[in-house]
Amino acid sequence: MRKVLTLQTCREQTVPLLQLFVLLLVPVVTSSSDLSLPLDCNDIYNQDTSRPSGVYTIYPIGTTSAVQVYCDMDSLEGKWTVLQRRMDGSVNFYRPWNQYKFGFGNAAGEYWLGLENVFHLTKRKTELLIDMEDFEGNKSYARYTSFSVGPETDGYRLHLTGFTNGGAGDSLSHISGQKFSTFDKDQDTWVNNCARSFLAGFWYSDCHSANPNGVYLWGADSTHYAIGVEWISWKGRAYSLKAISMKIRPVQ
Ligand SMILES: *[C@@H]1O[C@H](CO)[C@@H](O)[C@H](O)[C@H]1NC(C)=O
Ligand SMILES: [Ca+2]
Repeated sequence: MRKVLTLQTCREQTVPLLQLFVLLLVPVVTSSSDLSLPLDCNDIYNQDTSRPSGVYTIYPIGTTSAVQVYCDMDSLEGKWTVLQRRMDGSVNFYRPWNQYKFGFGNAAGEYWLGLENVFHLTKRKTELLIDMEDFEGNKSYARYTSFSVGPETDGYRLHLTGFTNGGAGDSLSHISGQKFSTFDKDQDTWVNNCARSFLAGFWYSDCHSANPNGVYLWGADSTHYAIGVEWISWKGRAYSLKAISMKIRPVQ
């Protein structure tokens, strides 16, 4: 009996000490891991500047918002968070509002990061780079010094200024100020539905000079009007690009 009593006494002392230790330790562990969660590819780079381009996990809206993205660490000093990418026609981009809101596709290939993520990532001053390529290996880009997307309550409205020409010309500035549209949510300025007519989700007015989320048509094709993966000021309305990618980076 005495031995048992001794053991109990011993436990009663040990357990409160352990609880105290855990209570003291947990806040320290939680706050340090919060600080190390990368918001975007710029944070991924700053944590380790030797990291190459590739797929990483970021947390654009806090601890529970983990999402995989492709980080471009090569183009124009790198640190770009890719929000949209077309490269092989493997993913269908003709999708409803909720999919454009939350994102779809595969971070290692073709994908759309999601308007909600982009809204949060562009609350800070952000620049936009759009890289593109045709089927003969010609490349060009368009760059904008200021890019942001408003909240869903305002239709994920696009704000874009400060065009710099990397050979592609400017096919996007004229839709600055427009809300985002999908086939099931027409927020364009046309009497009809641009998303339905040109088979994508995008910021449309009446309707577009660029259709990065259009149908992957594998190059020159004038059979169908303006539905391809297009950037008019570079290739016109009858050429669907091999690759196009929209990427963002905070302005220091
Ligand atoms: C690629 O660039 C060359 C040289 O400017 C041009 O002749 C060719 O037509 C371009 N290819 C395409 C697919 O536009
Ligand atoms: Ca309309």
